[in-house]
Amino acid sequence: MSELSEKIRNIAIVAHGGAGKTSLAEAMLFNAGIITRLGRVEDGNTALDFEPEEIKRQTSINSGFHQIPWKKHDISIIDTPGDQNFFNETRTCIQAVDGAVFVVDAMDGVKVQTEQAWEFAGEYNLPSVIFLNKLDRENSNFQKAMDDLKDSFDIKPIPIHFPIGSETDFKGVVSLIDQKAYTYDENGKVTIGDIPDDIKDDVENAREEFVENVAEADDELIERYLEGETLSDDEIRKALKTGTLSRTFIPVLCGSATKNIGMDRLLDFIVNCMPSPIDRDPKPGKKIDSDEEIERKPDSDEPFSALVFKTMADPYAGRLTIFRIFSGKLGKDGVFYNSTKQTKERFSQLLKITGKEQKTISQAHPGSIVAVAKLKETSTGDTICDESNKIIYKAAEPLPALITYSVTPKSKGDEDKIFSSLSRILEEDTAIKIERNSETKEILLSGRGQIHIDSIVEKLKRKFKVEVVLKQPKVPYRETIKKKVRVQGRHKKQTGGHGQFGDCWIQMEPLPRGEGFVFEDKIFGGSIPKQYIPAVEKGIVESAVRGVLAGFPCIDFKVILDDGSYHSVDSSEMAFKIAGSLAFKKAAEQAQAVLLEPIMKVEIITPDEYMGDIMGDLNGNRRGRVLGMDTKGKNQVIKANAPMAEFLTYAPDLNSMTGGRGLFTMEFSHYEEVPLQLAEKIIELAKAEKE
Ligand SMILES: Nc1nc2c(ncn2[C@@H]2O[C@H](COP(=O)(O)OP(=O)(O)OP(=O)(O)O)[C@@H](O)[C@H]2O)c(=O)[nH]1
Ligand SMILES: [Mg+2]
Repeated sequence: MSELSEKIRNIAIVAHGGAGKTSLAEAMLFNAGIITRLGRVEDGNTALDFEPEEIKRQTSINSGFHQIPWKKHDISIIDTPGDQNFFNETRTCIQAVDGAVFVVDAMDGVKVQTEQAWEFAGEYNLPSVIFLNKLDRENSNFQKAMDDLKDSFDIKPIPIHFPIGSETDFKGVVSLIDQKAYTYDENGKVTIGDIPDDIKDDVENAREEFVENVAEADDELIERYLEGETLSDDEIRKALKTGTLSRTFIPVLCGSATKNIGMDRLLDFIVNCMPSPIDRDPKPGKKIDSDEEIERKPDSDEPFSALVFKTMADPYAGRLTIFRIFSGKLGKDGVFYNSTKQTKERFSQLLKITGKEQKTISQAHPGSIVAVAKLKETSTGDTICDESNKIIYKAAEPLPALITYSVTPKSKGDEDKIFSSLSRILEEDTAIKIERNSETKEILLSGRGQIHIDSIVEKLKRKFKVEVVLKQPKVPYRETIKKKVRVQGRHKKQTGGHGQFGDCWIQMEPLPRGEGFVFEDKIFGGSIPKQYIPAVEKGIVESAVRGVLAGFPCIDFKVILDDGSYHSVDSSEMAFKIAGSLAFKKAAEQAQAVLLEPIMKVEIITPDEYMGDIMGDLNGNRRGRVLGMDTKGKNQVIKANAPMAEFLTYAPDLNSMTGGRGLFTMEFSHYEEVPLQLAEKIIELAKAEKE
């Protein structure tokens, strides 16, 4: 085992937007002497929100990396974004750490994104701690915040601090472990003293409850406690660590990031009670050529393995690939194997990301989060490892894209540049999707929300000098038929020499939704020679790409070719293809063609108080059909089907309906017939566009 790994702490700072994560990271860095001035998010001068898009919005967009040396330990922090628009970053960074600090605003309490982060942490069994922040704010309330925490998390939160003073008079905390008062001056300098008289009784009660809760982490300890024995501070400290690591409870620390209160307590807690990489379970993976499960222990002597969880486009270093090592060492030898892409990769330097800079390091161990520059093939989500000991880890799926725009260049001719620049941004941000739609000829850009898309547009302009216009994308309507018909498609052309002759009879009938196109050959006695039959089918398929109503692809129908005739000289594949195409058009016109629209399966998660508005909007404005409702913690979950056309801008609309507290996901479900009146409008519009 490497002694170095024991001293590493990899911590993600997570929570909903505005809880104070970046401010907390700033204060931790300041207290550890890494920065000499406490920056403020409002002033755009923090160590971790330095991108222009972040400074402009006063919100984190990218996850920020930094290292804090504290009491001979090396704490690596990742400051994650809390806004839903950028939450994919949070999702991916959770894979790379061994513990999480949940920042909770003592006034606003736990919001949806914090709960979502809690779910992510649960997936990886991440030991976690809550930092109850902003206790200096007016209307903040320790007790109320604790009640909210109990309602929000499925693991018992237990305070290990009792606040001294409240709101603007908040001065520090009493530690329920050593029962000392820690008060702070404006520079975060701590004075350790006795418990103030006015809170002695409250602290005594809190300590009693604390000891009982903590003892529960250890069967022997709780037994002794219940028999009336007094437990020593060391025993309590040990049980606090055991219970944190086993997720028996989630400790709650108190403080204020901007007033710099409680930072030393938090840093001590991370060093004493949060796991080092070698405290974690072996990382499960699979063999590269079979489904056989294998694992790697967090040990320097194991073969090297790591997961790439982030890629960054650095203006100076080029593309940076950031990964977390799960086993083995990586030195300067400059080569490893990418088991996802099945290729060797070379690098020249091992780097550590420190705010906006990078430092060169000589070796990395299990638990290290490091970067290398200018890899050729490796992208986010890949496993890299020792070539003679291959393994593949499962990477977290990107969070789904929720809003889509069609992007067009401001100046003509920039189409290719848009696509290539977006592809570069996609390397960094796995939550965006780009697609060239062959049907509508649009470049489609999808993302997590309006602000996400806007920030990409800004990045395109700043980094790639491409300016674009966003438009609502076209809805991929379809056409189908409702009646069974039988028609003839006959193509005959006799001009001088060689003529053209093809003749077919087809039956066309509707198929159930989702069945696509079926072709059946029922020709008897060679009324159409075998070699021409595929040509008839081809003619139908090619015509069905543009339906007869509004030019959308026609789907879900069956064609039975049952008769026809041919000419021994004039018939050809081409002639029968044309006959097939004519037959399709005639049949579709007679078979009561209708318009279909994509229906999405939508799931909306919202605090109770917005239910009425959301349901009203869903039923009244969006042609939604509610399928079911459920409660999830403090929130309601609505499951519904709704047409895509009504959900193109749902992300910003839900955001404003719920003040950013609602979440939703949606995915394509199936096609349904468009209501008649709407269909008429769509058909008219399509015709006008064609002209
Ligand atoms: N009064 C008070 N304000 C705070 C405290 N911590 C943060 N703030 C303020 O809260 C706002 C949001 O803080 P950030 O640190 O940007 O929050 P964040 O969690 O990083 O937000 P996102 O990056 O958007 O997810 C800023 O205006 C901070 O100054 C605190 O302890 N007390
Ligand atoms: Mg932030």
